[in-house]
Amino acid sequence: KEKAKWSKETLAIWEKYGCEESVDKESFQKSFVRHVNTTLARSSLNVDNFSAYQATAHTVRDRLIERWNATQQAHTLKDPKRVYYFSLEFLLGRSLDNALLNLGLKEQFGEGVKELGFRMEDVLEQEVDAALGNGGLGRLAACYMDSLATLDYPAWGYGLRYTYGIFQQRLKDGFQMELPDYWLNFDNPWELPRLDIAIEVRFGGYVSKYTDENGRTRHRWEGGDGVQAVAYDVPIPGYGTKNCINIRLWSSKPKRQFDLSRFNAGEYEQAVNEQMKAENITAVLYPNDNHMVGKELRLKQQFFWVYASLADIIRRFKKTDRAWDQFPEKVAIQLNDTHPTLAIVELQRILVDQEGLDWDDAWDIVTRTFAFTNHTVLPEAMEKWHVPMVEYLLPRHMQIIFDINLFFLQKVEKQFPNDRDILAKLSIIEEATPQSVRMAHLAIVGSHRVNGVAALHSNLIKTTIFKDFVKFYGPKKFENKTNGITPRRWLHQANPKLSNLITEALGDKKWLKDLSLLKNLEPHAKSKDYRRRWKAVKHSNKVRLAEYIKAKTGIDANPNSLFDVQVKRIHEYKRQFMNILGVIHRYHYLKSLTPEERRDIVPRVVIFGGKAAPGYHIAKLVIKLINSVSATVNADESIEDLLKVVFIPDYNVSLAEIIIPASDISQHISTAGTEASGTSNMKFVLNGGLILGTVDGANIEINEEIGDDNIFLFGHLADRVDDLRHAHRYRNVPMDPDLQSVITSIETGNFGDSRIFAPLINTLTFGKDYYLLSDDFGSYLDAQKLVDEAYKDEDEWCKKSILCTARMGFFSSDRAIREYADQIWDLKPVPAKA
Ligand code: T68
Repeated sequence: KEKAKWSKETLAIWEKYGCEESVDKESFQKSFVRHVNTTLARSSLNVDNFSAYQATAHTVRDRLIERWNATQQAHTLKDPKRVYYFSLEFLLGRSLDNALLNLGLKEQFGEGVKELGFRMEDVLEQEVDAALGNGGLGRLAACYMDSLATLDYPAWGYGLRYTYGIFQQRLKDGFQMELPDYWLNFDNPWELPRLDIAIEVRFGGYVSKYTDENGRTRHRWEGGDGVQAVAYDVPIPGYGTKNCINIRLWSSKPKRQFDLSRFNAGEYEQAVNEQMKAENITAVLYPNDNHMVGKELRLKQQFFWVYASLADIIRRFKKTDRAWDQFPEKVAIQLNDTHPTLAIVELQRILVDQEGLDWDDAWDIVTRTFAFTNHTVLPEAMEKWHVPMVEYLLPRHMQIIFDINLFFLQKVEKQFPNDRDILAKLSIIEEATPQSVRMAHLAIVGSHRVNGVAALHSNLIKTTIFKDFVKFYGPKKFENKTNGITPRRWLHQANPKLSNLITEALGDKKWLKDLSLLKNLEPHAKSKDYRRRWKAVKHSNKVRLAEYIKAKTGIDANPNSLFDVQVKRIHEYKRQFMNILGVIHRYHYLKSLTPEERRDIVPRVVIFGGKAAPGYHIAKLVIKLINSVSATVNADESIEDLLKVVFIPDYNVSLAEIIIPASDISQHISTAGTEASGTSNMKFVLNGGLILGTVDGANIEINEEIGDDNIFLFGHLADRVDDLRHAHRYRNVPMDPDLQSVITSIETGNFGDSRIFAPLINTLTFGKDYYLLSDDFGSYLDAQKLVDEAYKDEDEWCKKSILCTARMGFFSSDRAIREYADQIWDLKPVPAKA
């Protein structure tokens, strides 16, 4: 349509200059210098590593945008069904290296940068992480975007552009301190500001009722205060394809129109201040993982985000003049946890109040559109919002929630006429004072499919938290989609040496798009030479990490030791406490040995990393205890180099890329039934690291894939947890004796003033040991002994390591995304032009 209005001459100019930016070394250098001169307004005399990073990033960005444009145009023309992944968190990390690799530019651009006087490693190091997420949930969203792009699916992500990402962690006297993560301080080349795409979002106001021309009673949400949602687009390139998808992040801005009535004498300043408040909405990422805090601003974030995203999606849908009942044939929306559940209510409101559909027709469209992923069974993580708060911020939405609940419960009652309890159990409204909205219930009722994130977890939700829903809907609505990780970032990018060694053995790089091909590595485990080289790669990764540890903490970590790693958010259910108590046990054991006996010991470096939510005092005490033990143990010359304890501060995505390839054994030791899946477990094993873990989350499926010989599992099973907890609560269960002696050692002051640790120790005694450390401690120590023994046979260990990598094909996020596309979204790839 647009083209028709242009003359031949005009079109010719467009075509002449619309050619592709070249991707060879010389074109890179030309763009680089141009960006230094113009974008950065600098000269060759004035370029440091950071400017070199910016110039490189802009050069890559230019080429990304081309693909992004081509992809979006192709999708607009083809008008396929699209999936929209709604996630409050996208934990992307750095983009430059990933873009270079996915676009296939790394080699020539690396050469180019070198000839200009820089080292690509130094340039890459300049980038700050995009840390818009807490942990697994946010990183999963990022891996899924990589797979959606790589597999040519027409997909968009929708999220928030927080001004402050997850806080930066510093240590002061061994305690965690939080610093703001002002990541947008310098310009961000990885986003395209779309200042023209601005949607007004309202809060508050009132509901008015009226009768329409057909005599029907209708509702209208009116009044309220508005802010603007402005779009920032983040291009996500696929690997080995021209496809480049989009994550649209919304940023809150004041409305452009001032409230003129407020300009009466004296109110000017106040009016300006009101406007400024708009920016608060997307100012900061809430730093809690697996924990619900009922803050009004968080609810505002959620509504702001889903309102703008749905308005955007509907605007796109309306361009094609289709009937509303075709909406679910063009739009699939995946809810990443309950955070975007208000989207269900908002779509129902749009269809009924604005588009005039009947309630039932609208509801049919809504439920065919949405699907919901649950990420936890922990009760304290379940989202609930007080009804009065929802009512005040979103009066019409609250009415609609009550109506959804009413019609739902009517159906329940019809199906179970004699069961009074089930109504209260299934109700979207929790009848407490005040009443609350149970977001998970709303998400289930408003979706056509609900999934858990690993086999055990998906079974658990069906038999525990959602069991009454299974009674009502039947089991088919609930399914499993075991999580996955992208092998591009988590092997190819993070572990280039191992990636090369694999490619060499397999003959080509096809495995990066079809991870099941890794199985062809298995025969190489038998080759002595291959093992030698495999070991050499692990060693050099350990050297790289040891250098990092030395630089950041001053601690000497000998790369010839066994590297034992636990890096993840600090949480009681993940049991970093049990790990450090085990370290104390090892320390005492080492001290009890004669010099003779010590000769037989495998030296260990125990490495911790992870952030605690700022308000989570027990988790913060765990960090302090780790650092206190580290100080004592590392300074004790009597045990020589046999044990070192390290807490690496500020764990994040780019640190994970250094730590994970360097691990010999990593710990995934949650109380059985508490870790929904875990995804770092997959990353470690993919990089040839073994696992010490409980029978929980995806550990179970990893075990099934790699075999019993290649994993160290221990501890009570999930089906025993209730009974064990019951025993702690109502009987006087004596503490495991080894655990008791470790606790006594802390209390005696071996690791500094023990009084500060009292609340932590109380979780085992007065707190009834909710996470069952005492019950699992014995088998944990036994499993650790097996690890020590196995590591003595280096060659056998290396065989295991190779087999681990070879058998991880299943855990590619490509597999997971194909399952979602085929079984939930009914989505087909739209191959990008070659
Ligand atoms: C994690 N959840 C699960 N939540 O704990 C982990 N929560 O087992 C799983 O592998 C992963 O999700 C991916 O499925 C989280 O990471 C959060 O970060 C979070 C954030 C806000 C509110 C609640």
